Amino acid sequence: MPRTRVYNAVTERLEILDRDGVVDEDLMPELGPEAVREIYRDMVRMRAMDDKALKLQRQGRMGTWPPIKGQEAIQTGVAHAMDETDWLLPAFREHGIMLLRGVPGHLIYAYWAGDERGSAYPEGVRVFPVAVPVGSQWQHGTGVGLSLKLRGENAVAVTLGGDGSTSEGDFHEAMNCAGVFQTNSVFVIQNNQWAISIPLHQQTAAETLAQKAHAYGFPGIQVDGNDVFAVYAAAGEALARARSGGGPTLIEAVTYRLGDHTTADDASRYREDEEVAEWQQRDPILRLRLFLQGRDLWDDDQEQALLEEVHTWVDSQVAALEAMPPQDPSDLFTHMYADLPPHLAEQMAEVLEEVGS
Ligand SMILES: Cc1ncc(C[n+]2csc(CCOP(=O)(O)OP(=O)(O)O)c2C)c(N)n1
Ligand SMILES: [Mg+2]
Repeated sequence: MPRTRVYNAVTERLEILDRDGVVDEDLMPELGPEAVREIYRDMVRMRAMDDKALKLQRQGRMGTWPPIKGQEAIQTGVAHAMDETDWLLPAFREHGIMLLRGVPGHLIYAYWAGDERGSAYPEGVRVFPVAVPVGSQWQHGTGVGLSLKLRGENAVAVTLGGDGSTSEGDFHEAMNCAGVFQTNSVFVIQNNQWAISIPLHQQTAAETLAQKAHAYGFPGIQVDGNDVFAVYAAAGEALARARSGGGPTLIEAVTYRLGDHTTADDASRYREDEEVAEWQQRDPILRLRLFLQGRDLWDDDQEQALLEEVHTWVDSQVAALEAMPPQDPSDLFTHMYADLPPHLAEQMAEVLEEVGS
C-alpha cells in the first residue's frame, strides 16, 4: 500500500515592529499618526492602572491582582481591531482589554477588591464576566460565536486566555466545536510563557500553540505579542474572516508576564532574573514610543502630559472605587438563581439577621 501525504501544514509568524521601534513597511497596517498615538495612550493608561492596583494591594486596599505588565500590546491591538458590536470573553489577566471595551476602571478594581458589583457592567458593554476557572472562557467564546452566527449578527466573539489554559480539555473541546460549526469566533492565546510556575515546555510538546488550529480545521497564526502592529493586523484579519462567515481563527501572541502571577506569588522563586531582564528589553510600550519618536510623532512634553493625565485618571478610578457604598450582604445569594432555593433563602435570612440589615 502506498503512503501518501494527506495533509500539509504551515504555521506563520507575523512581526512588524521590532524592539528598536522600526517597522516593516510592507506589512504595516493602515493606521494614521493619531490612531497610533491613541494606541500608545491606551497602553500607557493600562500600565498605570496595573501599577496602581499593585500598590493598592500592598496597602491592603485591594484583594488580589494579576498583573498585566508586558501584555499591553496584545490587549490594545486586539481591542483596536474589534468593532463596537463584537463581544469579549476574558479570562482573569485581561483588565486592559476589558477597559478598552467599556468596563469602567473602578469596576475592574472593585471585582479584584472582592466586590460582586465589579461584574455588573453598564448596559450595552459587550464583555463577559471574568472567567477564573482556567480555560472555561474558550467554550463560552465558541458558544457566543455560534449564537452570533445563528442569529445572523454581523459580530464576532473574541476570547482571550493564557498558554496554560490550552492544556485544559475545555480548550480542545471549544476549538473542535468552533471548527465544526464554523462559529463567529476569534481565539487569542496570550502566551506569556508561564502558567504560575509551570513553563511552556511543560505545557505542550508542540513547537507552537498556533499550530494546534490545524487539528481543528481552521487557520492559526503566531504573532509577536509585544508588537502592537502585528497583533492589530492579525486580529483584524481574523475578525474580518469571522465577520464574513469564514469561521474561526486561533492567534497565538507570544509575550511575557513581566510581573508575578498574582500579588500572592513570588516569581523570583521559579524563574531567572536574566530571563525577565531579557524580556524587559522587549517591552511593548517602549518599542512603540521609539517608533513614535523616530517619526517625530511624540516628544517629552507629550509624554509628560500623558503621564499626568493617566495618573489623574487612575486616581479618579480609585476614588470611585472607594466611594462605592458598602455591599448589600444579600448580594452573596441573589445573583445565581431566578428563584432562590429554600435552603439558600434560609441562609440568607440568617446572614441578614446576623448583620442586622
Ligand atoms: C480549572 C482551574 N485550575 C487551576 C486554577 C488555578 N490557576 C489559576 S491561574 C493558573 C495558571 C494559568 O496559566 P495561563 O493559562 O498561562 O494564564 P496566565 O496566568 O499566565 O495569564 C492556574 C493553574 C484555576 N483557576 N482553574
Ligand atoms: Mg501563561
